[in-house]
Amino acid sequence: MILLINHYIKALHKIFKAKNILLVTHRRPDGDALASISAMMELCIGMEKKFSAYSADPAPAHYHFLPHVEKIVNDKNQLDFSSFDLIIALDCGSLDRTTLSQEISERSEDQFVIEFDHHPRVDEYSDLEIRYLEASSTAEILYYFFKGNNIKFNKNLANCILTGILTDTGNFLYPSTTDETIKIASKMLLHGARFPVILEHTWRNKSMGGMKIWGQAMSNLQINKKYNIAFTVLTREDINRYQVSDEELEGVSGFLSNLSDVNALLFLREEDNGRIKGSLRTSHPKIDISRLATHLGGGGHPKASGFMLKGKLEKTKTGWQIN
Ligand SMILES: [Mn+2]
Repeated sequence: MILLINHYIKALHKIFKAKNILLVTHRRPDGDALASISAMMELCIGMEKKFSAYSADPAPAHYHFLPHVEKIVNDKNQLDFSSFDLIIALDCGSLDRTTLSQEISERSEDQFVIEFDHHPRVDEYSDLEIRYLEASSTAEILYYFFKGNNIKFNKNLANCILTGILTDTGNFLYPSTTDETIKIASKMLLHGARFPVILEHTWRNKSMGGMKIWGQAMSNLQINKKYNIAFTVLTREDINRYQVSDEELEGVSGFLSNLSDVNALLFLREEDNGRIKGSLRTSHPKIDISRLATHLGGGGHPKASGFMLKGKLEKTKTGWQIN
């Protein structure tokens, strides 16, 4: 973090100077994405800055407790991109994830882009890249950014940072959790973050259908003996039968990766657009599962990564096949 201190100072200076800021996070925003954009909105409000916040998809209802989430715009046509002199991308591993590829790559010279992210770099698109792969979450990087600039942690900031950390570490279960992550979480409690309230919204939020679909994912679990990889699938039929939204499936792969004595876990699920989403997890210290994800056209972290494939899942005598 010490290495990045100059970046943190420069980033705050840019915010200080900016006349109109665009905060952007990825499509289908998760807890870390929303917590990070909320924390930055809190900062902009505190600094009396003019800003807009954007994600291509709406925030799931269980994240509405985060401060200022209602301000996030989901339709980019509502943004006058040329009016922004500073664009801050949060938790977007690639330009594509911002859903503003064209706007950002064709920006004018007086539009500056800052990126805060903890995913491995896919492409270079920002003017100031604040990327820290060892951080559990983008929210954790924002902690270093606020701390490095001596910004006081009020309750809203503390709640945002703790939410990002908790959701991106599966409540401290995933290997991305470091001693630093836990120290920061503890500091956020001291600054007024409300752990039980966050858990109530982010974790104890499953519907009956949600519980049943988790059960379905578990009962479909099999082990590929050749590679010692556990795998499970959820077809569109499964998902439709329990009438659950995709948000309810958040965390399934993390939970299934608790299975002992396997090298890795693969979770395939059919999306409603003819695509199959694959999630890969490993707790094995020597395995970098992102190499398999990259091979399949995706990417991510060494311990948690994913990919998308076109096709349909079909059951065969020996297992599952993608057609
Ligand atoms: Mn994240």
